[in-house]
Amino acid sequence: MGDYGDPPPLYPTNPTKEQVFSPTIGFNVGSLMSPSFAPSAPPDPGLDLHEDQTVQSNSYMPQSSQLTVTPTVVPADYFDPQDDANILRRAIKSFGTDEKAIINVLTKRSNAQRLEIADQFKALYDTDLINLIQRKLGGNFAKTIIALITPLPQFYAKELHDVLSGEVNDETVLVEVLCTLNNAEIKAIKEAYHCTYRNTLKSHLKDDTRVFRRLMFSLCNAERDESMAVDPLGATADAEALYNAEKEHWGSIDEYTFHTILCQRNYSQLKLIFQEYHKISKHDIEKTIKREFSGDRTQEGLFLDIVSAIKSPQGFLAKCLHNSMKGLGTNNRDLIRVVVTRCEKDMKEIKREYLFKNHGESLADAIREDTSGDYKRCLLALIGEA
Ligand SMILES: [Ca+2]
Repeated sequence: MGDYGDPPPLYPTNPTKEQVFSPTIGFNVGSLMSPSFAPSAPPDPGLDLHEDQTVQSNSYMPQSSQLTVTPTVVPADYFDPQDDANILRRAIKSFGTDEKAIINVLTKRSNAQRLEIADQFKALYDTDLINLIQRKLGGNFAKTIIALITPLPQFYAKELHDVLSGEVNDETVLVEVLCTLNNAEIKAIKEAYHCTYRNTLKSHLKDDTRVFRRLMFSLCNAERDESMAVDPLGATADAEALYNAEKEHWGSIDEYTFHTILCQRNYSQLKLIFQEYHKISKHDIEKTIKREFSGDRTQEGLFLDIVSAIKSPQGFLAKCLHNSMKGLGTNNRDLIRVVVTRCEKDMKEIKREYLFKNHGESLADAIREDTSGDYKRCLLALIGEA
């Protein structure tokens, strides 16, 4: 009671305002990057980017610097799950549900705290909060609230399952999970997947033999180096291996080499490999991907997504958010997923990338335009713009 309980399974212990999620972020090697590999957004003076850090060539140089990321939702300092459960009970029971009260409580608690509230709700009222919300609230607002009170690994597992079962036709979700989360997070999602669907994520990925799915299958092992060490000589060797494989013909590429590099090297190292690749081949890896998959727009797009996520997870997610809202209509599923899964992680940086990529249009502006009512208010609260 009033206890914070265990930290959310997908987040490190003791989340604070400034969290460091080193494995998914990489750090600044912009100083030695060619312009196309430099970080895409200007540095925020508020962020400690360790700009003075450079990497000396020809030497192993483990870097301790990490890009700090900033959530827009943090655990409530004062927290009593019983109080919150009572507030929700009153808000949902009343004639004409009090959506504002629901938003006020649930967007100001961490995922772990919300799960505690749902437990309390069950204990106090013998009612499943998710079922109740499904019955009483509708549309995208209900979907957002339900996402908020679902354990994060389980939420991701469902998103993946809907793609792998063919219910949703958007494999970008696979990149989002397997290329922007760390090994521990991926393992937690695999466990949740197995528990819920009685079959492993890997076994479901195996059904498809395309190059992309085979790579996702390998990424599932969650064996990425998370040491943060940068090895320039190794980067040159890997870039040469990629280049030689490409010369031979990518279709028959030594897939073992390719998978080893993309699945096991740390993200900072991969950025360096891409840069070395550029030096050797005189063009960037994106150009190679476009050429190799020219007959297959789906796989081409997915491989470009992988490179984009490796170079900048926040930039990649900003693009996902933009794609979810651009043009007529809205892909609410993508919008809800990215906002809910990232608000406790790196939403501030995603917003900054969004603003930069969209020439001054903010994520909040886009959400205001594409959504309405309680759904809109809830999303804005989650991205810290309420
Ligand atoms: Ca739209």
